[in-house]
Amino acid sequence: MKNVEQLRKIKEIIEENDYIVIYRHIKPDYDAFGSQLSLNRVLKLNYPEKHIYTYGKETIDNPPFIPPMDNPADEILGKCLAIMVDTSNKQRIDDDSHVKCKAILKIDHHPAVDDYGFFNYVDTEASSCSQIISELIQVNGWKMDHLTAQYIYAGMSTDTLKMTIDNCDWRLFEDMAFITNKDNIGCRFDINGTNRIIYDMTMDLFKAQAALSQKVVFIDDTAYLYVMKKDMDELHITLEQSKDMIHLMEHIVGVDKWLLFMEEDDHINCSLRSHSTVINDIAAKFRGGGHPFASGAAKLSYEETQEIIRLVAERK
Ligand SMILES: [Mn+2]
Repeated sequence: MKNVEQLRKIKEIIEENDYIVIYRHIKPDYDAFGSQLSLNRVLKLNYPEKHIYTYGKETIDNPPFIPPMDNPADEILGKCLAIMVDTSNKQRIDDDSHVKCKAILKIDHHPAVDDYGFFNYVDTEASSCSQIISELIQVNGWKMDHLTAQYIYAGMSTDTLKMTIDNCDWRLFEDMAFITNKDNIGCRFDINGTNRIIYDMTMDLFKAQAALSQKVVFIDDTAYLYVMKKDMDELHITLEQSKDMIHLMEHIVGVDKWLLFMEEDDHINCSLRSHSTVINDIAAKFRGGGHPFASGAAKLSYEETQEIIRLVAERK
């Protein structure tokens, strides 16, 4: 649940600092950027006299929606309050320069494995960190604009797989109503345009999806797909893009469990998913783990991948 008192406290902390830098996690996704860039935008709108910066070395390829980071120099970092968004533990902060900042405030929705901030706002019921930013704005009566709403929407939409997963509750829709309300952003929210910015794919990616769909193998209610290096080269897709191919098998009538194998370096990694059958214990047998219906295993030999397929297919 949102904690109004703590959200107000975050505003107080922000108001005490003239220099603020916002960090996010490595291998950033749209929620990492959505929460970082919406907070950056909203602080600049409401505190034009403050010095607000973004930091991060890794990126996703979507200019101009994802602008270059400010990455201020060490002298400036030394004056800054650092706000970490969407980042559960210190090791995942992009990047190590944050140690130069004077203090860390954490805002996140992942289970708290590492309370590395002097103030930690962790709300595991929020379906995205961007959703928390929308509540921070709402509670503190900050003004926002259309671009702020687009960043928040990007995080909310992608972290909930376009609002299809179980943690999409009334609260998400209430926050969605807030950010898309004309009275709050000064114009109609362009939902179609925003979806196109986030979800339009390249022709290469479309063709890769079509080709890989043909390679999905079915055993009863189990589907699996191998994406080997050869496939990635031939289809012009990156390892990151290969990881998304897990979604190709997600909505097929009669398929309850699905596996994606990806070749990386000299081994194979596996993502295991299911709608209703617990299979994370199988991942655990192969040096992996995760949630009951969404887990992973890494550094597998080809023989081990065959064993995983057998065990998952037999699991009822
Ligand atoms: Mn997130």
